[in-house]
Amino acid sequence: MTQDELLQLKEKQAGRDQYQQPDFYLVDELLTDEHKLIRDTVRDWVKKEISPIIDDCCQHAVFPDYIKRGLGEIGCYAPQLPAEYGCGGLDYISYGLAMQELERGDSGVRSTASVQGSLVMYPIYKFGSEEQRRKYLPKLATGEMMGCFGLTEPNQGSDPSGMTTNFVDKGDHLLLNGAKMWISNSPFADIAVVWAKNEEGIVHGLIVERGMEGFTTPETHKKWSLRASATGELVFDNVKVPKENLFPNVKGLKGPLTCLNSARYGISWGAVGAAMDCYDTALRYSKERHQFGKPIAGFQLQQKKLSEMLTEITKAQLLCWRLGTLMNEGRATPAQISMAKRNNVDMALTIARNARQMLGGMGITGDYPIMRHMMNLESVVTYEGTHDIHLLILGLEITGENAFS
Ligand code: TGC
Ligand code: FAD
Repeated sequence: MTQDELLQLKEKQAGRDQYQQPDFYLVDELLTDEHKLIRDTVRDWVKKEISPIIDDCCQHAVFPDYIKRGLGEIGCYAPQLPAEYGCGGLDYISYGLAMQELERGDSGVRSTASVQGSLVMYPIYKFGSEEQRRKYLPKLATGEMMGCFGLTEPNQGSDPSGMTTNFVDKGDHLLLNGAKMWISNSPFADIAVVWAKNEEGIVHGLIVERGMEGFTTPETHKKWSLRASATGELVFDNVKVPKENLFPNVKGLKGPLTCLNSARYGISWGAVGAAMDCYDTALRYSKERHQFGKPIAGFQLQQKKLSEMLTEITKAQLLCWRLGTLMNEGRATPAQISMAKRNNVDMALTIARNARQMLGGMGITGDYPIMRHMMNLESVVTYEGTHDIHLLILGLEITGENAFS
């Protein structure tokens, strides 16, 4: 499927998305007019630009290229960073709501925005020099330039401390060798924020640009999940990286882990969006589908599923909102973020599985979004720290005992 065919499909299938957000506890009343404006802008964009094409993108494993600029136009790349670098200057609740709406459309679309905003722009802003900020951030904010984040390696996933990607100081440049795996956006990224060890074994972050000799980004194929998101490797074979591409303001594993706090926070909200879409689809279907002479919505077993879904969505919404206020005040802890990421993704996966059952056979088709969300969420529950790793982070916080190793 070509990009031109996607654009034609977008026109042909416009207006099909009937989504209505549940809001049982009137959480909207906790939001400002600005929050609601941002949420509604992103929702309208998703209905127009994503919903008409996303099933076909996933069926054909095609990344919709036009969303790179589109996401920039609606301010979804690091909306929480300052306006002087071309970003939104908004608060963390605005950022969360934007991620909620994007993931309501598709986790892969939210992934594209999360990586660009939280894992590429955020470290450049937080750890980069002023020259690096001015050089990269405005272009990344519009989507003119795209980035990716390389932490995971073939042999180091949950435990990035054992990474072997490394660089040697050659006087006028750094010589980078190694490989990263499972990297979202890598096949089209113009730059990669890469975490690698120096000769003393200390982790540093550096910016590698496409076109540097010895740097390649092979795509990962045959995914059953996040099929509309581009995933690949980063391979460094004696890549000469200019010294000015090193982040001057951070060293150690806390560099990449700090970026993950921001991305995991966004995922907490995003998962709520995916869950809301599954619930809304199952509710509508259950009112329209008749068996044994009445709508299946009238059977107690289906009502139990819907009631439990709405309860869990409402709890997750409140968790996000409170975490957002703590983020705004600079008081959110990594363990609090782990609790929200872990709970909300697990909640969304359970809702997707139950909603899928409510649609019977129709639930497995691409005519409805549920199976796509369900398969996407299998990646979301794994990346940015697995379900189990977040439990261990919480366990350490509660007991003071490290159960990782
Ligand atoms: P540990 O010894 O605990 O910590 C090393 C240093 O880092 C500090 N630190 C943090 N700092 C900020 N935020 C956090 N969340 C932090 N967690 C730890 C810590 O204080 C220490 O600092 P210092 O100054 O003492 O050196 O590290 P460890 O090696 O024991 O590992 C801890 C563990 C397992 C929790 C951590 O490594 C971890 O979170 N593992 C999971 C790996 C992971 O999440 N990878 C994600 C890759 S990126 C990705 O998946 C993108 S998908 C994007 C998309 O498509 O949406
Ligand atoms: P492993 O670490 O090998 O874990 C395997 C299993 O063992 C898991 O169930 C885990 O919970 C469990 N386990 C591990 N350690 C322990 C322990 N101490 N105690 C108990 N159980 C344990 N990475 C990036 O750097 N950048 C990206 O952009 C990126 N995008 C991704 C996109 C996709 C679609 C996917 C699937 C992954 C992506 N990742 C990315 C990688 C992701 O962060 C890792 O997959 C994740 O951190 C887990 O690492 P792993 O797959 O190596 O699993």
